[in-house]
Amino acid sequence: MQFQDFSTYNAVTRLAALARDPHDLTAADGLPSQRVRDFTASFCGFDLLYATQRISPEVLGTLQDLADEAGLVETFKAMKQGAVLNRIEGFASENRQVLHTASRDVFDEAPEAPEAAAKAKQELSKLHAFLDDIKSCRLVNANGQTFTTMVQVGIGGSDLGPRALYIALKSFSLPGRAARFIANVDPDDVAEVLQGLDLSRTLFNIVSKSGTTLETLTNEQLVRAALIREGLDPSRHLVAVTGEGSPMDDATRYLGSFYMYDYIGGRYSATSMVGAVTLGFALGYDAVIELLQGAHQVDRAAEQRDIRSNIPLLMALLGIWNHNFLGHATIAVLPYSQALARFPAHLQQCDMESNGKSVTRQGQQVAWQTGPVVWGEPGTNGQHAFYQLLHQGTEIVPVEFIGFRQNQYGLDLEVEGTSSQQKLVANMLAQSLALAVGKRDDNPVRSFSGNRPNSVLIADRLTPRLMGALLAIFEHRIAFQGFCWNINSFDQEGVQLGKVLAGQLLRLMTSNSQIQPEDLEDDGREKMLLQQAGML
Ligand code: G6Q
Repeated sequence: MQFQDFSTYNAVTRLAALARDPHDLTAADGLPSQRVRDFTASFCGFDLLYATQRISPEVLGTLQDLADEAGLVETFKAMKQGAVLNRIEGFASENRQVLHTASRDVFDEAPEAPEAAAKAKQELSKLHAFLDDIKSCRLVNANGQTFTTMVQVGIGGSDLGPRALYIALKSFSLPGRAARFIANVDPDDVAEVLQGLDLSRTLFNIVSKSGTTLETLTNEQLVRAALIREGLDPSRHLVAVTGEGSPMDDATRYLGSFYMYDYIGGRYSATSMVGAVTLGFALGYDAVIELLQGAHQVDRAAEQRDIRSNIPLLMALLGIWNHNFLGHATIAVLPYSQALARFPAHLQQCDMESNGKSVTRQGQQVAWQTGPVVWGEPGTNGQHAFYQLLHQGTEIVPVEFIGFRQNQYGLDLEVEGTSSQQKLVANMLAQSLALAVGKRDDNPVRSFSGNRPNSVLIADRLTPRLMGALLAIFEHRIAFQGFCWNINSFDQEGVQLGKVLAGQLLRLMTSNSQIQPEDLEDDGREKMLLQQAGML
C-alpha cells in the first residue's frame, strides 16, 4: 500500500476545476425526475438518494477516479485482513492493526483475519453462555431473583456507540429487561441513573479497554459503594469488559469478564463485547447476532469498487466533494427516527476523533482540509430549531438525512389522511428538496437560495440487522475518507494533552500529594487558575 498526499492525485486537480462551476440545483432543469432516478444507489437494504448533491455525471466519474487512484477499496480490504494501518511512519505511534470488522466476521468459513475472528467467536460464545445463565436463572441475585437492568459504565467509545445502539433498538428489548448508561465523572450522572433502580436486581457492566480511564474507574467505585450501602456484594453484581492484561483484567473482582482487543479502536468497538454484553442482556443474544450480521454484510459489500453501488464509498466521496472542493466546513447528520436520537453523538465521536487530524501518515503537516465538524439531532424536532440556519444562514451545511419507511413499534394513526410515519418521511424528503432547490421570492426575507447539498439514506425498518448495517456504513464512510486524506483515522493523540493537564491540576488539589515540578509552570499558572476558579 502506497499512501500519497491528497493534493497530488490527478483527480483532485480535475475536481478542483469542476468545483468552480458546480451543478446548479436551482436552475429550471436543475433537479428533473430523471436525475432523481439516476442518482439513487441501493446497498444492503438501504437506498441513497443523492440527486440533491451538487454533482454532475462528470463530477461523479471523477470522484470514482479519485477512489481508484487513491486505492481506497484496496486499503479497505487490507485493513480487514489485518494490515497495520494505525501508525505514523517514522514516529512513535500506536502501531496496531485495525480489526473492528473481525468482531463480526464470525459467520463465514474463511474469515478475513482468522486469528481475530477466532477470538471474537470465543468471546461471543462466553457471552452466549453468560446470557443463558441469566435467562435460565442459574445466575441470580443473593435472594434468588432474576436481574432486570444492566447499567453500562464506560466513556467515549465504551459508551457512545453501545448507548446509541441500545436506544435505537430499545423497542426490541426482552420483556422485563432494560439498560442504562453512566459515562460522565459528574457524580450527578451516577446519582441520576441509580435513583429509583432496584440495585439488588441490577448488573453493572464496567467497560474500559485500557482499564485505566479515570471517569470509569471513579464511577465503578461510586457504584460499588452504592451496592455496599444497600448491603449487596459488588462481586455478585459487576461484570467487566476490558483489554486482556489491563488493570481491570481480574476475574475475581467480577461476576463475568469479557475481552476486547487492542486492534479494535474504542469508537469502532460497538460490535465487540464493548457493545454486545449490554445489548445482549437487554435485547437477547439473537438480536446481537443479527446486528453483527448486518454489519458484516456491509463489511463485505463495501469492497465494491463502483461508487454507484457502494454507499459508504459514495458517501465518503460526496463528503470529500462538499468539504474539500465546495468548501463546506461542517456536516449535519439528521435522522428522521426517534430511535436514532443518539446516533449523531456516536458519529460525532467516530468521525471527529478519527479524521480530526493535521498530520499525514508520514507525520507531515497536511496541506488540505481533513475531517469536517459533525453534528446532528433527530428531525422533525430540528426543523423547529436550527433548520433556519440550514435554509437561510450564511454557512452552508451539507446534510445526511436518515429515514425509514416503517416505524418500530407499529403504533400509528391516520390523522387528516396520513399516518405519523408518512408525515415523518414526507417532512424529511421535503427538507431535502427545499434545501436543494430553494425558492425565489421578491421579498428577500422569504427567499431561499437553495443549492444546499444533501442526501437521503432510507430503508424499510430499523431492525437490529439494519442497525448493524447502518453503523458499518458510517464506519466505512469515515475510514474511506481518512484513507483518501492520507491520515491515520485510528489514533486519538489529540485527547492526551488535556488528560495530562487534568492530572496535574488534580494533584495540586490533593492536599497530601507530592507536587511534582512538572505539575507547576515556573510562575505557578496552574495554581492561579485553580484559585481564580475558586477550587483552591
Ligand atoms: C475511542 C477513544 C476513547 C475511548 C475512551 C474510553 O476511540 O479511544 O473515546 O474509547 O477514552 O477508553 P477506555 O475504554 O480505555 O476506558
